[in-house]
Amino acid sequence: MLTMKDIVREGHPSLRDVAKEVDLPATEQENKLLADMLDFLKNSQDDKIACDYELRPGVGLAAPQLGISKRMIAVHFQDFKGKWYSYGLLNPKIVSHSVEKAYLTSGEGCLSVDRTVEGYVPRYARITIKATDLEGNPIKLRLRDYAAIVFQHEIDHLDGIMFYDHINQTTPFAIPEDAKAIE
Ligand code: K2U
Ligand code: NI
Repeated sequence: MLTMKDIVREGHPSLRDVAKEVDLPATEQENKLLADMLDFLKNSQDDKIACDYELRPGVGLAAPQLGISKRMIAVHFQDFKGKWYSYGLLNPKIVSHSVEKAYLTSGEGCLSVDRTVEGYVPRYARITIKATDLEGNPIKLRLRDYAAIVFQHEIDHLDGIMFYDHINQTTPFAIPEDAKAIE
């Protein structure tokens, strides 16, 4: 099982590289890695397992965070209406997005960042993504608000972008123009 020792931290080159597309169909090894990434997130949200294995809770994970520069992400979370999003995705791509932005009023964190970086992270309020799922099927997801933010955080990792790259360095808590606050 994956644990925190498998997650690379700031300064590791894979966090700043542009990850490579996965040739389809994915290999058995790639599918196992993606399944392991999803299991890590589930384990990190199980109080007993997270405590026993000292896992930080996570709602998303990208392969570059494991030092693997491939376009693979996993997400496992409920949105504020209680809808579950639990996916292992290959080659996710944002195919359209809103002009309107959104940001988490709590700011963002990252499993690869062992420090608090304060400030609002402006992202698109609504996105449509296309990807290939763990079963090898093409998938299209229309996402908004918190779900859109989580997926953008993970897809950023595939392009070497960290959440704090989006924070206004001079006025980190300035309300991003035309943006909706997600509590
Ligand atoms: O990519 C990662 O490092 C996982 C992040 C994803 C994330 C952070 C902030 C906003 C959206 C996505 C971790 O999940 S950070 C820890 C966390 C745990 C529960 C809820 C929010 C953030
Ligand atoms: Ni992150």
